[in-house]
Amino acid sequence: MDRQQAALEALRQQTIELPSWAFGNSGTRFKVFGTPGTPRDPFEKVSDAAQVHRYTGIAPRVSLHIPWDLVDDYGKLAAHAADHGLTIGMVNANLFQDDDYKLGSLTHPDERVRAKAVAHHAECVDVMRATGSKELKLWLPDGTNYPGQDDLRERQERLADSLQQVYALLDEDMRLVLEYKFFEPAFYATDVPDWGTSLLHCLALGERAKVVLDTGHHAPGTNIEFVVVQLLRAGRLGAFDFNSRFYADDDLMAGAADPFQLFRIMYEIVRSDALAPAPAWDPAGPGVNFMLDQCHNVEEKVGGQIRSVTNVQQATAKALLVDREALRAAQRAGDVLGAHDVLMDAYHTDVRPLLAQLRESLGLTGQDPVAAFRTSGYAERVAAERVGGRQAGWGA
Ligand code: LRH
Ligand code: MN
Repeated sequence: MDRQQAALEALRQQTIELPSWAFGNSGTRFKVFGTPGTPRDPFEKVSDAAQVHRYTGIAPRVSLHIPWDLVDDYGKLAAHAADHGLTIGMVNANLFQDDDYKLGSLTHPDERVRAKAVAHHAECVDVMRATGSKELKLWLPDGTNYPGQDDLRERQERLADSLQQVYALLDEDMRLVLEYKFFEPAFYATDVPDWGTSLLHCLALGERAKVVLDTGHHAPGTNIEFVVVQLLRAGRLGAFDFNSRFYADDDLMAGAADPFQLFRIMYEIVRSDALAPAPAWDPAGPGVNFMLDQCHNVEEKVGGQIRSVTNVQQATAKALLVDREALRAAQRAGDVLGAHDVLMDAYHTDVRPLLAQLRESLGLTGQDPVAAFRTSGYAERVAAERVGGRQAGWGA
């Protein structure tokens, strides 16, 4: 099988999980813009997510965020997703919009506030049971703004204890994934600021605790693909939150701001054989969940998600086309330029014809998925239908 054929085989198995919140309105502290046709509830978000899968063929899961995706009957929401060919992926807890968590949630000095935060995860685990989700995702806004505001070590001890309580809530076939972020909303010390801190807590919890790498959560200049290598070596890379940024946690479309970085990240995934989904679900296993975590503040949302999926897919295809034998030979020979050129040759390959071929083999149009979606009339139809009610979104 030549490299193109092998790449097609690998790409056929790739799946990207979509964030329900990307279909709602989002913005900055300055403004959250509304858009005609924006979903008004989780059912409409799932319907929009299904459009991304319909035109890309590789986005069969949608991740929920609680309470943003609060519904009376989660079984009904999962059935609605199934009717659209989707399953419910990760369940995201929300510890960043409750007044009680001003000075922390799982790290808060007051045991009652920590108990409230732990109880929120019990609600999330109930949602997982009702929807068939097997992954609980934690991101903590916890941190301090001034030196001396709180005891950094005590906060870590409180965090470790609270995480143990959350871990104990999981069923045997469930995993917990812990996300890190180097700053914001805290501006002095964040309690889970980097991969090392998340990894230490995951190792202390148990084998069903893994790290989430959000590509927008590193200090400028961080070599993210090096972090990927270390987490894969430790068997603790649980998931990606793909997006891109020029400055901070901009949550822009994956691959838009730095397609070369996304390629380098996917090359390390391919190089470590971490692309293929695990044959069977194993909460402690090596399977990595490739998810988007983005906000489409000004661009169209469904189109933006489709483009983000194809950007990750393009980076993956280029990574799969790297001539690994030639690269290894050049590396072993100390041929610095030669080795770099082998990698760049793959990066400069236009893989769009290969991906069109893949879509056709999946029974989809080979046409660019954004163009195909745009000519479907879906956006115009929902803009006409979704009148009245309150559009979903940050702070909705
Ligand atoms: C925090 C984060 C986290 C989600 C939120 C929507 O910045 O990346 O993954 O809970 O965005
Ligand atoms: Mn994230």
